[in-house]
Amino acid sequence: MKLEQRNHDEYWERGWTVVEGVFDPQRAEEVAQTALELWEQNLREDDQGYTGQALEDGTVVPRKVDDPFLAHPTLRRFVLDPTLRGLIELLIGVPPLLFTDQIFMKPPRHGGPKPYHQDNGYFLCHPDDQVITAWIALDDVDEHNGCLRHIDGSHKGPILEHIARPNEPYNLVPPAELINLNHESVAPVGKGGVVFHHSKTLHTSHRNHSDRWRRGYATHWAGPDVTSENDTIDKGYGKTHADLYQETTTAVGG
Ligand SMILES: O=C(O)CCC(=O)C(=O)O
Repeated sequence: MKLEQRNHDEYWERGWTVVEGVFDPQRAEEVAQTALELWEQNLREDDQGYTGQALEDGTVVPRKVDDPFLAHPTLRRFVLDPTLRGLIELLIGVPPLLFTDQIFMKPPRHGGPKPYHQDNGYFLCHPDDQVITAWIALDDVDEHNGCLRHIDGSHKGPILEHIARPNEPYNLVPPAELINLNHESVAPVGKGGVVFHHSKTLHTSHRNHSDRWRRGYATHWAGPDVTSENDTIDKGYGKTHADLYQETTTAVGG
C-alpha cells in the first residue's frame, strides 16, 4: 500500500493524518471481537473506571484492554502487519518498533471521554519525531461515536507537563490553558482505516453519543535509536518479549 504525499505533508504540517482501508473491515471486526472476549474473560470485574466503566445500574461495560499484543496471537499478528509497519516507516523515516498498545472501547451510548493529552507526555521519548501512534479504527468512527480530535500543529511545540487528574491517576493532562481549541480538528475514519499522530500532537476523544460501538486499537511505535526518560522503551515489547516479537514478525513477514 502506498502512502500519498498528501498524507506525509499533513502528518508533518498538522501532526496527524488518516489513511483509509489499511485493514479489511472483516479483519478489524475479528480483532474487535477477540478484544471483547478478552475483556469478558479477564477484566469485567474491574469497575474502578480503568478497564471497565460502571453504569448507574451496576452494570460494568468495557473501556480498555491493556497490552493486547501480549494477550492473543490474533492481536499480535494484526498489530505487526507489514502494511502498517511500512506506512509508519514512510511517515517517520526509520523502521518502527512497537513498544506498547491498548484497545479503547466506547459501547453504544457510553464510553467516557479521554481528556486532551500528548502521548509523549506519558512516554517522554527522544527524539520525539521518531515516535508515532497508529490508531486503528475497529468500527466506523465519526463525531457522534467519539472519533479522535487533534489540535493542529501542536506537535511543533514542546512536551507539556502532564499531571494526573483528581481520582483518575491513569489520565495525565496538561494545563487546560495550553490547549488551543480554535485549532481543533476531528478525525473521522472508516473501519480498518488508521489515524496516525505524532507523539506530541494533543488529542482527545468524546463520549459515544450514538447507538453504535466505537472501538479503536492504539499502537505506539518508536525508531530503533529512540530512548526515554522513564522506562517506556525498556518496558517495550521488543525488549521484554523479544522472542514473541521476532516470532510474530517472522510469521507475518515484511
Ligand atoms: O481511543 C481513544 O479514545 C484515545 C486514544 C489515545 O489517546 C491514543 O491513541 O493515544
